[in-house]
Amino acid sequence: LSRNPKVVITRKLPDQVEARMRELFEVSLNEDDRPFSREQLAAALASAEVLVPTVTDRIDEDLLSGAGAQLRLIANFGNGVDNIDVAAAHARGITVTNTPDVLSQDTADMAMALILAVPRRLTEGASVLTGEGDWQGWSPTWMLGRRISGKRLGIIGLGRVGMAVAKRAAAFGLSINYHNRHRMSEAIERELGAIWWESLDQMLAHMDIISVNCPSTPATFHLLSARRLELMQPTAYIVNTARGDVVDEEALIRLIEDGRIAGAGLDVFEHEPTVNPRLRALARAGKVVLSPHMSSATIESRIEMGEKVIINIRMMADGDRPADRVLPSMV
Ligand code: 8YV
Repeated sequence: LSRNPKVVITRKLPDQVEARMRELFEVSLNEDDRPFSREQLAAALASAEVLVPTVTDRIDEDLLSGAGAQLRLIANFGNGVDNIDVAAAHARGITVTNTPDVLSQDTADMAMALILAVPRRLTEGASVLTGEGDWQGWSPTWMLGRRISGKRLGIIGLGRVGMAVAKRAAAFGLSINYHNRHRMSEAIERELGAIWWESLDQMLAHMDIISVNCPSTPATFHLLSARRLELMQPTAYIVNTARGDVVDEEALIRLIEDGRIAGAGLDVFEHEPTVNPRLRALARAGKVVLSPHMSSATIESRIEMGEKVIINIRMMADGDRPADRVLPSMV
């Protein structure tokens, strides 16, 4: 990478991040904050030394095959790299980096907000005061939700975000269970009071709330398949702040419609930005709480994600290995 590399950024980033990038690199910005078309992405790959994409850019093998030899680094503005074919990039000698850690707390906050909002019917209650209808006043039997404390939380993917969810949930009196392919160390389990379930099927059958916190990879595509979702208790809820395609969304919708899963809190969707109209209907019926992919949407996270991108580019320009390298074996 040259000392002052040519960096193409595909989306509008926070002002101070863009300003710092301009100071350090030869930057080409996307001023209109709409995702690049495929043609624009191809043009960027043909000219950039560093591409800074986001979750809304699909950098697949086909696009990478048209990349110029000058392209050395794809510094993703985001933690999940499911938008990038990491193996294809690697095969062409292109390094891929992401922005871990800095958004874990905010993402866990959103997961916790959904864990609280769905059983306690928060948006449904709020809509009584913001919609057309009138509030008839307090009643002993009206708008009853489900207690949070004392319930069992099952975390799928006890990584950085999952651990931050576990800490919050423990403070709310939930018991902490998790499923990872590999068991965490005894020290971590003790610190979190977390119980490992080797069998995801078993965990799903025994939990009151499931939180999805694993990355989207070929191995986790529809990890929560129709068959697995059917194992859940009819009183159970599911919260997803990871990636939509980890859950078979169609099956989830059907099971909630049929009363075989109690509800869901979703920040991510299988076909973003399209949200299935049946999910919107379930939200109006108070069964699900939907938020439009905003778990890391705090000023602090977005600035720190930008700082991570900058550090990774600088390390590479200095001839060092970038701190947040993503290897094909990691996805
Ligand atoms: C971002 C995210 O909003 O980092 C991730 O994986 O899902 C979010 O924090 C988005 O990915 C930015 O590209």
